[in-house]
Amino acid sequence: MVSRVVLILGDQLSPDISSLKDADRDTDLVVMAEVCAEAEYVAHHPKKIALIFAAMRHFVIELRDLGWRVAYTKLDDPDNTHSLYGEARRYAQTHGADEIVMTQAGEWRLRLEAEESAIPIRQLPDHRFIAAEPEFALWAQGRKALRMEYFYRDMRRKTGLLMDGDAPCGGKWNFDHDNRKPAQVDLFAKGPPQFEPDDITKDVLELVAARFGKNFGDLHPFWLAVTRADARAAQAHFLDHHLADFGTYQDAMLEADKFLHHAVLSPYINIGLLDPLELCREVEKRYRAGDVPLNSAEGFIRQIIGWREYVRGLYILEGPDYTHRNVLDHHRPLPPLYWGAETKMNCMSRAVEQTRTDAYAHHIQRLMVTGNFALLAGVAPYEVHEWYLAVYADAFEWVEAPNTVGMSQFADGGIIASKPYISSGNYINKMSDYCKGCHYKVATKTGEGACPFNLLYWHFLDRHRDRFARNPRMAQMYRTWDRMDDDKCATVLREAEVVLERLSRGAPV
Ligand code: FAD
Ligand code: DLZ
Ligand code: SF4
Repeated sequence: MVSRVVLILGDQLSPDISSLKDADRDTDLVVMAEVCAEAEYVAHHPKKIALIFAAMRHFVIELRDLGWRVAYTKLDDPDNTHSLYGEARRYAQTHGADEIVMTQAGEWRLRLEAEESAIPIRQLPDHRFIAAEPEFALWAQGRKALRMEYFYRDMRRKTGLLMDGDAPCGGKWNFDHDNRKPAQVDLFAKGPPQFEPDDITKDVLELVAARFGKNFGDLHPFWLAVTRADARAAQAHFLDHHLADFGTYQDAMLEADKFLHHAVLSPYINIGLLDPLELCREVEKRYRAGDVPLNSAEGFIRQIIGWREYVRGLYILEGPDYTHRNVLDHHRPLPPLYWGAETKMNCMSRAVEQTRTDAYAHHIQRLMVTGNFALLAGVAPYEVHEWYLAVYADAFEWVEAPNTVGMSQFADGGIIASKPYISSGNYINKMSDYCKGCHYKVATKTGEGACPFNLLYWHFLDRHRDRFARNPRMAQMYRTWDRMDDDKCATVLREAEVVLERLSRGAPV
């Protein structure tokens, strides 16, 4: 007999999580389960499924070493009910437990399902976030605009990170202005450390190859960390080798270097192998020791205690229908090039290719290449959302959806972004070396070889004039468009229609 079942989800692999803090090693049973409902709600990248299953299996060992009784269901166990609450109920029944306890799931789907369970499920807040949900709601209350920057300042004050008394270090809250340097072709970074799979992970890789081998994405080589020790080694590697240049090259893209000075830590933070606040304190230590410049330390800490916390707060605040928002009324199906079909656009092909091989693309590739193109082409935001949720190792709806639906597709009408993140090829050319090797000519605006981003950029502005022309941050764009002579405008729109029509037919662009 056990008193309670403690259900731990695949992204709750933290020994100090609230459900375990609340539990009793002597009387409670921890339950973890590999289930189809989670493995199939989108066609996850095989590396993502392998990461989660392998990290879950290693976490069981960690928990047993700490004295917990753990029941673990593997995907191919014959009694598997294939849903998380189904498994919690099954163990509760066989062990005579009358309550299920869990740390609240990150996403609405599982939160709503928990409310319908026949055996009561007690849900505890997830203390791994810096801002509690009611705290974010209070911050948002009565504000006309929910800008990340102001929320971020409150998180700086709350945590004391990079504060000198009441003032921000360096006299400014935000050093983003220094963080826009394009990468030079000789800027080769070391990249993240790659880990050899052990026997436990090899078993998982076999299972994933057999069950999910047809999903988009390469399973091999599998190099992600799946233990806390290896995730910490990846963190140390970032702090030692990349943090110093993180800020300066944050927005840069380089064909031959997929990772540049990015941390590649989001998969580990999001599943609970790394603690976000602890990581930020390490970053601050490096700055205070004089090892890294302030623009890098501040830039990094802002991503975590600013953006990461802010998007989570908004996701919860906006409610379960958020992923279905579509204020721009975009309905185009996601073009097959997102799944690796032929494209002559080098930037798109590179971003999709590294997504396929590594289940990773950095922020600017997600926002200004694949996201930008989907927005310009008018792809249905829900389809864009499902793609991002499927293809990245770090993708969980609470963080992915606000970034995709809100920041990248403007489908929430401007809650997260004060203007749409759109650009012509010019921005991509400035920040990357993709255009040099492209079939299209970035400097060509119309006619033979015109870059599709150039054509679709004006098409977007033209078709959404009623919504955006009065936005002061977009006035300059409309002035430029309005200064073009009528014939040129007509040519741009006609050629953009040809691109869109090719996309509609599934023909390569
Ligand atoms: P770095 O650039 O090194 O940043 C450091 C850390 O800051 C990241 O590990 C991450 O934890 C955090 N961070 C940075 N930017 C953001 C952000 N905008 N929102 C939340 N956290 C941030 N991030 C996810 O973790 N999961 C997702 O599913 C996800 N989907 C995205 C979809 C789109 C369309 C866009 C534009 C962004 C998305 N992001 C997502 C945010 C960001 O792109 C990734 O966090 C980042 O690329 C992860 O790589 P990294 O660890 O090398 O990050
Ligand atoms: C993403 C994922 C996958 C692929 N598989 C599992 C699983 O089999 N068991 C599990 O507990 N969690 C899995 N996860 C992570 C969950 O989907 C994640 O906990 C929720 O999305 C959080 O709301
Ligand atoms: Fe992308 Fe246009 Fe540059 Fe080609 S020319 S890489 S399509 S931005």
